[in-house]
Amino acid sequence: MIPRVYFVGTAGSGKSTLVNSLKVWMESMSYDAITVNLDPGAEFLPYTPDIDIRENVSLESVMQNYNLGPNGAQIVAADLMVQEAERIKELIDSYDSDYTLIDTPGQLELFAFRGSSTQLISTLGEENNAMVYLFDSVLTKNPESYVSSRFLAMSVLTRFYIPFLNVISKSDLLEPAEKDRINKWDRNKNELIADLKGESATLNVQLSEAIIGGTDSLNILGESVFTSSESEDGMEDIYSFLQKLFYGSDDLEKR
Ligand SMILES: Nc1nc2c(ncn2[C@@H]2O[C@H](COP(=O)(O)OP(=O)(O)OP(=O)(O)O)[C@@H](O)[C@H]2O)c(=O)[nH]1
Ligand SMILES: [Mg+2]
Repeated sequence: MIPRVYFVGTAGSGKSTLVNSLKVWMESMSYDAITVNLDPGAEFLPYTPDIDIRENVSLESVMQNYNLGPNGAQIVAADLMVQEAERIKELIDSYDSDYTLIDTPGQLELFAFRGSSTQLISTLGEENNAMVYLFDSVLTKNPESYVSSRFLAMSVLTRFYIPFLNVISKSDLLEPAEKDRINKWDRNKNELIADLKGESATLNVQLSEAIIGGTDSLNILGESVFTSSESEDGMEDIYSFLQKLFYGSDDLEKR
């Protein structure tokens, strides 16, 4: 079954842009992928999806048909998408591509915490899935926001039994020293706790330390790949992660 890669992250973290950048990079390398938009509320997409949920479920039509505001409509749309899952699966299966890149809705909590998305993923296929989890660089560069972002990611990842890759998006907005600090925190939780203690004005450092200590040995999150739509940074890293996962080798040529 053709691997499916879900791009998940907080609103505006760069999911749609990364789907586009990876697809463009793959095309330039003559690797093959199709794109699927599962965001019924997307008003603009930087790519033209091969398969688009908005053809059957769009936020605008749900708001009109059900007399709802945007948030209520997102919830109804998430549930309506499940009814579309079989059709989307058939469409995906009708392509003969190496990868399926799947863009997910901006409202992370809707995608992550409602049963509808697990149902959707399960209908599209239980096997050969991967998740690219995006951390917005702006929400990662100081120790407080790094910790909050990581806790949110952990909570999302407990919902899915899918291999994942951490991506720090928009890395062109980070100074080299900021990247080094993020790398340092990824590798050494004691350094993270020390920086938290030194710099955090608002976070409950004691609680954070307890959670970090309790989860460190599980190695839930680990290191990150930096990506940028301004350059091709990170595209090869994502691709070789996927190749290793699905084809057992980071040989870029191997299908
Ligand atoms: N500088 C910079 N900006 C980026 C990058 N990736 C995305 N952006 C910008 O971030 C904003 C949000 O990007 P999107 O790709 O729409 O993010 P998203 O996660 O799909 O957003 P939602 O689907 O609305 O949650 C846009 O203005 C993008 O141009 C990047 O690598 N570098
Ligand atoms: Mg998007």
